Amino acid sequence: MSKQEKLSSIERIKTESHGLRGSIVESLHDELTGAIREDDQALIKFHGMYQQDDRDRREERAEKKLDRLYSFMIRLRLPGGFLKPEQWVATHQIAGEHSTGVIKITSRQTVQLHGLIKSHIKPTIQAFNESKLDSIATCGDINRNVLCSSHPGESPIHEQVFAYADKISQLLMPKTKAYYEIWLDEEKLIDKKDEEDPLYQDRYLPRKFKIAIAIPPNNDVDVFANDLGLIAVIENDVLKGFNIAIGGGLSTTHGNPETYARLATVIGFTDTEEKTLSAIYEVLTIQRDYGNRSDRKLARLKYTVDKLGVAWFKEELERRIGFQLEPARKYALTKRVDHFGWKQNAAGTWHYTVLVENGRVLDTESLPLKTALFEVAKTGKANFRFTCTQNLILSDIATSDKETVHQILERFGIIKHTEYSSAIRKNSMACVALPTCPLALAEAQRYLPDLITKIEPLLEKYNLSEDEIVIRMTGCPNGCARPYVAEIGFVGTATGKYNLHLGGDRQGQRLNKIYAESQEESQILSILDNLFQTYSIERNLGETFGDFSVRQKWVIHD
Ligand code: SRM
Ligand code: SF4
Repeated sequence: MSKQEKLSSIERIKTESHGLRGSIVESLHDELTGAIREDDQALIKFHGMYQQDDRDRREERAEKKLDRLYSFMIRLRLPGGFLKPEQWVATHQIAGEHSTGVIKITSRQTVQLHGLIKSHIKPTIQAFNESKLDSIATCGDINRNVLCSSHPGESPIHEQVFAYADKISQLLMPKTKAYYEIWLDEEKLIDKKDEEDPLYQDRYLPRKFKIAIAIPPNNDVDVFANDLGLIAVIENDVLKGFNIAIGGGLSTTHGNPETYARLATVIGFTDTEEKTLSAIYEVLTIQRDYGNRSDRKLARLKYTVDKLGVAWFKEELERRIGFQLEPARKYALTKRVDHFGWKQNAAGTWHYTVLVENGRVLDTESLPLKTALFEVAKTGKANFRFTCTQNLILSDIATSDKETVHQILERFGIIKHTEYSSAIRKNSMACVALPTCPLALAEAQRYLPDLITKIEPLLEKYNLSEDEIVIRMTGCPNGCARPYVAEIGFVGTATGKYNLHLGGDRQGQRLNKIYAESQEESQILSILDNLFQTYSIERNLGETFGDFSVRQKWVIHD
């Protein structure tokens, strides 16, 4: 960054925060408002929280000259997305006591609770802490929740690879003890040397940082959408190491041509744990030292990599780690799926993948999902694993316990819901958007299920119901449900309007492009009707909708 460029305001907030403390304690004690001070709003993100307000009620409250209805969202740190049954029981109870009650499984394998009022934040964190759960570094300019391929049945050495998610998360945790002091009432540190942080220093990263581990052949983590992607190289059931990819990221901003989605570039291979962790760590230090700290729209690693060049980046990385990366090993990511229903893994245990539409665990009249999962968790017979497409795997179930779990799922209609839902619904994902997301321009998770209900008959009309088309929607171009790597992507532009993107491949290795801008529902349905008709008539055997869209030149790739 040149000396003339002005640092963004967040940079000052970070460096002056005394290890992410700021005046959070004072903000919490201020009873005159349900909000917290502006600087502290940036700092609580590093502790895993966001201040929000109910956007459905903004107008009504403004008319009554009332303050916005402030509340907070909290996001857990769950490397690889894993909870023991007793931790799910606790999460269920905490959600009921302190939040809206809905448990939201996110697109990055963790859970969020919404609607916490200020006085409930601390009790929530304390309750989570009793179950050995925390929300440290799940937001903010820091390494976020580390993803790992979800399904234990996918590889006999899943657990060995999966363990890396936790190792990486631990390696990249901030050293400040602010979280423990503020939320858990632990004693203040006298000797500040204990929290000196060689990685993050006092400025942290220029922007958020995301890491995912893929276990081929499944790209369920969307590995190339991450700042840093690891692709496990496994030969004869032995983990040989990881291919490393850098510079993925999806967010764009409408009307800002300098922003773009980018898939990560594979730069090499590391064979030992020590080398892999060292390379990861130093990718972060390069981004710390060279990332853009003046324009947050251009601060992600993808822009740093493109600004300095992949070759420069690799050379600088090798200089910092003190060894050369080996050439990337061959890999094949041939699918991107959640395996719904019952599956058995090599060790003989069972897993049931539940369809959780858009990750929303709640009870409705027709589907008491939250109660069903609570009943399963209370038996203690299944672990809870979250997929990167907001679904849930009830896992590690002994053969002798399978029937008990099955009965519960059957009784509450979960089996029917999961197994009878259409292929397109099973391959859909939407971000939170309204009413809590302050950045939403349009609906997403509250709307996509209805839109799919209208798309299903179109597919049926052309005998395409079995086609596993990946369809995703977000309420704005930030891309939280990764719509830019979907075969059909919807990106909100205004209330009820979406850019329609086409041409992503099924495995998440090709970005899509805008096909039609700011379309309303009736336009979307009419476009899809025509496209599906052509696809059903002219596709080659086994050709996916995304590949067909490109071959037909509905969108042009450079
Ligand atoms: Fe996201 C901001 C929700 C995954 C790109 N994202 C937000 C905020 C926190 C809005 C805000 O800044 O105030 C949203 C909170 C909504 C709410 O009410 O809960 C939000 N993002 C989500 C989640 C919950 C979507 C979901 O429905 O699952 C996902 C939580 C993941 C997690 O557990 O950590 C979520 N966000 C993503 C992804 C997908 C991914 O990482 O695989 C992306 C695109 C990939 C990427 O980062 O390039 C994503 N979110 C963003 C961005 C754009 C970042 C950028 O590079 O510019 C923002 C806005 C920002 O950071 O300024 C954002
Ligand atoms: Fe909010 Fe936009 Fe992310 Fe959706 S994509 S959750 S609207 S920031």
